[in-house]
Amino acid sequence: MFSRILIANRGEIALRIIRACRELGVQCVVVYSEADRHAHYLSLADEAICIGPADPAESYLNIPRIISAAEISNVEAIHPGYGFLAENAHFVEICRDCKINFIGPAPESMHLLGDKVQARKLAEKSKVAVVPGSDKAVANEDEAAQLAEKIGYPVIIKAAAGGGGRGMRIAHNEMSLRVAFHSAETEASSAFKNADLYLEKYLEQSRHVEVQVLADHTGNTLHLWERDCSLQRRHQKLVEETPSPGLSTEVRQELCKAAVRLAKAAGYINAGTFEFLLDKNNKFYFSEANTRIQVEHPITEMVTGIDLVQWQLRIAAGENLKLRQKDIRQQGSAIECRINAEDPANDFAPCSGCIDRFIPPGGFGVRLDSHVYPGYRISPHYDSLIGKLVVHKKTRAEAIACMKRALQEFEVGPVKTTIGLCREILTHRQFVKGKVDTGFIERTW
Ligand code: MV4
Repeated sequence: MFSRILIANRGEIALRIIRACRELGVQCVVVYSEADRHAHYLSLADEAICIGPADPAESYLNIPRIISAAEISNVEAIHPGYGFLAENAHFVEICRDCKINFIGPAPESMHLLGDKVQARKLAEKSKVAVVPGSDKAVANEDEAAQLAEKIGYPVIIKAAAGGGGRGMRIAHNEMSLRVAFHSAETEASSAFKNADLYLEKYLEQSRHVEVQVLADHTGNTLHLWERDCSLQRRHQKLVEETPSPGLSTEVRQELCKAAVRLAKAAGYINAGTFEFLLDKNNKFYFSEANTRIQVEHPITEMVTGIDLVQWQLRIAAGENLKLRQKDIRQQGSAIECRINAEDPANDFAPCSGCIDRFIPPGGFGVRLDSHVYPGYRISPHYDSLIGKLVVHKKTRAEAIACMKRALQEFEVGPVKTTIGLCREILTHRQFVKGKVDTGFIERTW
């Protein structure tokens, strides 16, 4: 195991990684921007290094500054968390050149899966269904219109270098396709520095179900079952749960086996997630892969009893999984609510400022991953996530009851949060029945 690592992130995930390090007896160095100078978790690390101003481009996204911090603090590895540099293959290559271990997959897998068109090809090669659509980037508007005619409307335009819903456009006819094609192209080239687009048939009222994978250097590639992330608003997940309600044992098995085939085909090592869309007939299609630890990883940890972040460190340090697939059981039901400092009554505008009041919930089955404390100031420079409330119970009904109770206990002010909205979701009869899809939030609120 490493003796000392650097955490190239902030907020709740930096704290989550510090906790894993402590339990493994690994020293940790955190980097922080001037805006995070007073973050309490800094005092839990063995060393904290200021790497620049609040603007992420000058701190958490700044490769030379992060590498310099790693060099002067004498670490053996860097954990990137999620967001920022976590899926930047160029950064992983620089770590390799500097002989610093990157706690995540190899840059080759990251390149391959980061190109969504290549990832689709890999899925076809691995006998995993993909939504009918492009087998290469579409060259221009006319080619897009031709292909759309062939696959049938509605279609969805996606960026080859995109992901997570950014730069996507839905088109119901040729007119709107031609307009959408150009705006998607502009958005893709400015957001991802790559204007390549591809087309898929648009699946209406689908569910978003993703599979957690863990793989070591010997090719032992395991799945840790699925997470249902259908409850999103503008591509921001609000509530995630596992098991996915309404999934049959057979479909769940096939889905998880498909994810393992994909991971193996990509030569994937470390923790990764394979995302699928599930249509109304419970047929699944591979959508994209995420080569990082994800925000919603704790629900998987709760039902499997496996600490994913600890395993990320062990695998990066060359340790092998002692587990076998049949030892990984999905026990009980877990739900996560993302608590964001946002005002649901004001189009979810992010709220910055001081959190004067912070009364966290607790009790049997409750886990709160949060870096916040009374007096914490939310900076407008970063995402609005102030905590993840996770519950784990024997049954889904008990988990829902527990989450409602925990949300009731949770007091945050004066900033507005998504606590109230989460309570409404957990009470909604459609959610209680487990009958939701990716359009549910936007149709209902
Ligand atoms: C889709 C889709 C429907 N059909 N692809 C969004 C995140 C990304 N990983 C995949 N996404 C989607 N891909 C096809 N062929 C629906 C989504 C989707 C979505 C789309 C529009 C608005 C909200 C959405 C929420 C979740 C998933």
